[in-house]
Amino acid sequence: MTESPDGRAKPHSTDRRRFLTRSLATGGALATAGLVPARAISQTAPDPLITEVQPWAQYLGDGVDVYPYGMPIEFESDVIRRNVPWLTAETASSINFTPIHQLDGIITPNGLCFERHHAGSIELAKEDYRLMINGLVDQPLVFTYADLERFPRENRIYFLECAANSGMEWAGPQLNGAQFTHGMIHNVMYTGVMVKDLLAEAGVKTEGKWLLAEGADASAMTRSVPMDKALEDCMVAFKMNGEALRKEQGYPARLVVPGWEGNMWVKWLRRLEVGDQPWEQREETSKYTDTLEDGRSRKWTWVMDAKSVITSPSPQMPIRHGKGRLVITGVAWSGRGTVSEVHVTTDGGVNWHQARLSGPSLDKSMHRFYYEMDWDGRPMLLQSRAVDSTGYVQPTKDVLRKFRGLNSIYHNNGIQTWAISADGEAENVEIS
Ligand SMILES: Nc1nc2c(c(=O)[nH]1)N[C@H]1C(S)=C(S)[C@@H](COP(=O)(O)O)O[C@H]1N2
Ligand SMILES: [Mo]
Repeated sequence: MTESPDGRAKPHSTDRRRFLTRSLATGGALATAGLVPARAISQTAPDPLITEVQPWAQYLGDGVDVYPYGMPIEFESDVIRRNVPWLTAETASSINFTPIHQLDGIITPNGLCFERHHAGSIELAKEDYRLMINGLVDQPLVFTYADLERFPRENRIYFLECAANSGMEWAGPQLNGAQFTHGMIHNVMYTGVMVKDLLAEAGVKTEGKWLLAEGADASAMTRSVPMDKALEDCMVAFKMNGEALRKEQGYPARLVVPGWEGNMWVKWLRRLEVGDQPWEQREETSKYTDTLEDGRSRKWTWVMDAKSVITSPSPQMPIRHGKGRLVITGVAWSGRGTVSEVHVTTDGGVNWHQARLSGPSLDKSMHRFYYEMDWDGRPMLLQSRAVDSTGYVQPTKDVLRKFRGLNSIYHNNGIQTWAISADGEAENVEIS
């Protein structure tokens, strides 16, 4: 962008005209605010985008039904999930990342929800779907998909975070972008039935204290869930954001384990077994266990603690408009409740400011925050810090490492730092 030393766009620059067009589109409100480089209409040269008839006004647009299932416009084609190829040998047992840096609000669009598969994303038709409940129950049962639809339905918005989210960042900054450091998360509205209602149908015996959830894919993903949690708020979900689950999210039905690590949210759910003790499956022993400095391990670390990240500006979202008015935004979440406050610092934690939460504040759901400021164009060290409804404060990485050492992969909820340079570029750094 062409800029004069005071950060305002040079007169007659294309950027400035574009900006004016945009501010006119928003009612011109920004033009009077002073911080943005827009001028009153009377002071500008004629803008051909306004004064000339544009191509899009000279043809008939697409009729209805051109896209029976709509897709985003081509100009948004860079808003996609991305994989980091060197992380895994093979995409069938791999992960990709939600483009959180480009999203806003709290809901993740279905096609952008990150994917984590241990044996690929399978195709399982509703007619072929069976859900068995067995083990310590009065009456073992098998439900078809149609059977599930006859139980009372609930609609709940929850985040799902993989326990390995930010895992590559334990020893220091690794990946340059919020998508890669924090994108193993999505937040959608689930429609489904309560596990407690399904279990009531089978009748849990008094010794039944654990529930084993098993997937139908070749990985046969299996996790033990304490019965209290299963009865409290776990769901068997078949819709996300109003439509059927996407294949990659476990079509036709998945387990929802609110606030707990993503690995337990078994996709293509085929079996729930009631038992009197945990099964100690691979994914809850050798995996998804945190090794401490002294070689001992933290086990059963199910809950995802409060965490936040600034999504813009961030390495994939540099500041392109120069100094002046700047919107800082990000997301925060807690597996223990709601997020009550988010603080933002621009000087690496010397001064913290209260960010503004906008949108629904729901239990175990993503929260959106904004911090609007006047940027003087000097380098910044940006961080955000979440406080949840239990009073827990998101820790610095130093504090986290003090308790957890350097051997961990999972459950890294430390404060993220982006270094913003005078030219607006952002970089993943660590200061504490
Ligand atoms: N059946 C099955 N369920 C599964 C997995 C899997 O590979 N197979 N991966 C788990 C892991 S590790 C995570 S983080 C979440 C990811 O859910 P998503 O692909 O909808 O993002 O699903 C979990 N459930
Ligand atoms: Mo995961």
